[in-house]
Amino acid sequence: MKSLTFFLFISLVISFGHINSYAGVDTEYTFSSSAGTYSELTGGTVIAVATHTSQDPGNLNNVTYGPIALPFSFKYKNNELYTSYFISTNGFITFGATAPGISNYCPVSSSESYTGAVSAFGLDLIGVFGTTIDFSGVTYVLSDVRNFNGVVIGAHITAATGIPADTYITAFDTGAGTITLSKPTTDIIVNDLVVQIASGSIKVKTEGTSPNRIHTIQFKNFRQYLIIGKDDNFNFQIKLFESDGTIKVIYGNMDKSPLIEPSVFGQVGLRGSVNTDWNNRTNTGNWAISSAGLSNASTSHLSNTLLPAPGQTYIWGPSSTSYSIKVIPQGFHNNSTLKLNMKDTVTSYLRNAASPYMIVDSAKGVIDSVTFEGTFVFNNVSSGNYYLVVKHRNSIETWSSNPVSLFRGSPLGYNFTNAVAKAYGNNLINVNPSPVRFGIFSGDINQDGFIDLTDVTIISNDANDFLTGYIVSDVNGDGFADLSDLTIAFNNAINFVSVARP
Ligand SMILES: [Ca+2]
Ligand SMILES: [Ca+2]
Ligand SMILES: [Ca+2]
Repeated sequence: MKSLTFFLFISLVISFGHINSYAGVDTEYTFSSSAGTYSELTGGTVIAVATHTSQDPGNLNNVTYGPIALPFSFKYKNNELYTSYFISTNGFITFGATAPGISNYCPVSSSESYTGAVSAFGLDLIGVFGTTIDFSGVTYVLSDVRNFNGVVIGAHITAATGIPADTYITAFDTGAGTITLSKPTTDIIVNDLVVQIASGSIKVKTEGTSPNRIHTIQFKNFRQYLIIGKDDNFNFQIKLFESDGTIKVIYGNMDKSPLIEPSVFGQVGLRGSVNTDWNNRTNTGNWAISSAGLSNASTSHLSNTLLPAPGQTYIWGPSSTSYSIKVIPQGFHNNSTLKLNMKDTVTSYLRNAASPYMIVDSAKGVIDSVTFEGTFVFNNVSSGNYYLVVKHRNSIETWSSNPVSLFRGSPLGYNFTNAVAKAYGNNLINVNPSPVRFGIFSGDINQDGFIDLTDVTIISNDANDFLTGYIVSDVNGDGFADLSDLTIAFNNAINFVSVARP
């Protein structure tokens, strides 16, 4: 039978599992969310600090920074590895050689040519904080400060009237509700005057040790950009996980003033190499129970009554890939019942399509005795092309004829039983004439890639000892080691059956 397979040149175009595009909501990531804790970075690298309320780029309005080096290769969508990224002050980061435009406020739906984006809150933002205050006449002290969330000692402070140029905050007292200035106010009386405080910053930090490092990008004291200041205060972090490519967005203090523009809609989510590849979130009444966006332009709603709680965490984790594989261990196939004599465990490996064909993931599955099918869940593999390999305890390791196209998160199937050409080198044996079925060669007892005298000897010894049960020498799966097992291995041995692989 083996020699027959050498001369069977069946030209089959196996279009199995082929994915033509990555369009639409991607399946590469599985979204989850949790109520977590927001931990502001201590230390780290300062990328930008606001220095002035109204001068670009000192107010962190529409600025991009980068490329910023990553301390590890970050595995992102479409199996891309990135070693650097860009930060936009409009609430997001991008991957790829091309920086985002400075007035990009819609990073998920934008058609700009960066090759990936992670948006925590994509909106026209600015690194300036606003609040309302009172003062009366010439004084260093502002009173009735409405909100202290973005009040920082040393920050530049301005207002439409009453505060001289180049004034900075020298102290503040949340209990008394006051801010102390470096210069006195002019001799007027104001109530609920909006002041602008340049306290925004962007910091990055890598924590942990290889291969489990986490790189965090932190936006502090941002708000919605409006000519008229307001006391919004946005704080959030984007976290990139080295180990498996997980992405987290964690929200810190998020205040939204009910005044002036009480509702805003920001883009939250991922974009791939093009804007038809997206995975975003939207909400209607609660940030803790968001739902998948309906288009790449879907947004998350923020208002003074609709805010993420501090610590609210959005997680995009790499999806597992479920593979349904059909395979028949030759000896197990019973030509009378047309079933396998027993169900059995098979291990499957995904190997790189190019030499040296490294193993990238493995999974175990149980092959059903009636359907010949088992489910194999791969947790680590990225989208790409791989050889699919099956190994069974006493059969020859068998490779798919060609690399299979795998898209992380999309269930796939492969059938080693319906055509001899499904295996690399046509390395299958016809186990049933009608319906035509092929099996993987049985008899590699010691799993060295050859069926030979060594294997036959093991079976012979076990048969002499009348061994029974779940034993590797039981080639036909009937629970005994005997002459019928030996015969199968012997026939394959005289045909020099061995692993066929690229
Ligand atoms: Ca802006
Ligand atoms: Ca062997
Ligand atoms: Ca047996």
